[in-house]
Amino acid sequence: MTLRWLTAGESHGPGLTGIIDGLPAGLPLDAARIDHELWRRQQGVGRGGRMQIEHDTIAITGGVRLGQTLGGPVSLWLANRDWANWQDRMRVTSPGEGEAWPDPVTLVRPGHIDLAGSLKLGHSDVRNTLERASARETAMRVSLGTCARLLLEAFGIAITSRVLSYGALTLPYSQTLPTSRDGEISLAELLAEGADRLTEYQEAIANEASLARTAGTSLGGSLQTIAYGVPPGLGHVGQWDRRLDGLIAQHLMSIHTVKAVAIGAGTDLAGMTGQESNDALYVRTIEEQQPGGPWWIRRTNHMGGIEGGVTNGEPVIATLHLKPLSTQSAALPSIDIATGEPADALRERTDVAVIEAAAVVAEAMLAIALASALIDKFGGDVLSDMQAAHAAYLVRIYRHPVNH
Ligand code: EPS
Repeated sequence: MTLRWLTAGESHGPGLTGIIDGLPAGLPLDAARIDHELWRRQQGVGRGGRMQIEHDTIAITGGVRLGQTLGGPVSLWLANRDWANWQDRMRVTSPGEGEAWPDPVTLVRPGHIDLAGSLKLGHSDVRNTLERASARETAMRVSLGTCARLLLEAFGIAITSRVLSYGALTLPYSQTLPTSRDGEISLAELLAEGADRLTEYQEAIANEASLARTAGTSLGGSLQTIAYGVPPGLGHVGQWDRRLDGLIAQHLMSIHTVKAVAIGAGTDLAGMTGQESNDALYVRTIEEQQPGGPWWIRRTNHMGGIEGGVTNGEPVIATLHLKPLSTQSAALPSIDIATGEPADALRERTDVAVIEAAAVVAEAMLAIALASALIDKFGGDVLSDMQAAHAAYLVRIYRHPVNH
């Protein structure tokens, strides 16, 4: 990946650090926009008490001067407000003489990293692994992803998302896969669609969450993230590790609770014929022509905007399926790794569901994967050089072979 990024920090430690390296110089980077995306991530039905504590505000600590990127790594810092309540249990320094050591956590939660992580890292206190595994880390992913997203927006690429299902509840618009034509008709409308639909079904979603909370359990769900305005030609067919669908899948699959990622019609493609599934190409009618745009058009987007690992000019669509969160208030049978005895799994304060928040995280991860491919295609030193290369490229690819 040309655009590299790292995060560090624990859920109840002092805070989260992030670095994103490879952004061009001259990109306006506005902390307020990062804060807005962080705010979006904190919304949604089913979040637990922690969201009342955190009010995420980003600090840009490197790589930006006078509002613009300098061309070096950008570093970010996000404080954990909850740290104030955890300073003893999560202290960085070793306790002094006579000072108490925090009680170790020895009950493991099925579905969480607790057992596997403790075995792997040699920890007898499960907190030493669970803290890093926490999805608190996604706050920094959203922050870094917003930097990537601002780069994409400088090229007319907009990313949105929509919740498709919440526990057993399926939102009724889940079957449509937008095409680039939809984006031309009204991108603003489409961007608003996800939010509107969520508002419409808010009561039903809240009901699902409340039933699960009462039962002491948690919910999964599914969501879709979509990038509009992506030019054809991002990604590369030359090698397996440059195919963009693979890179996008890795970014999205790495999000906490995600257990399946599909591009375009995804698993439905297996049951379709080639006649149905392949997105036929047509020459645009006069009414369909857009100045400076392609002379061809597709009426479906089963491929989710990617053919042969390369974007084809249609919206890039990825669907994510999330497992229910592993922390349960009604504990599952488990084991105590200190005593070797059966025990109920650890109960901790928990969210019931995070689908809406995960949608914002998915947007951020898609943004990073696409921004990296954009930098590969158009060069990464200076934003205006990239924009000039992008403009010249669009003129070349959209020129009609005969009538120009
Ligand atoms: C998380 C558990 C909960 C979530 C947390 C992720 O935290 P706590 O244990 O402090 O209640 O709220 O998410 C966040 C803090 C966040 O900012 O999204 C987990 O175990 O993954």
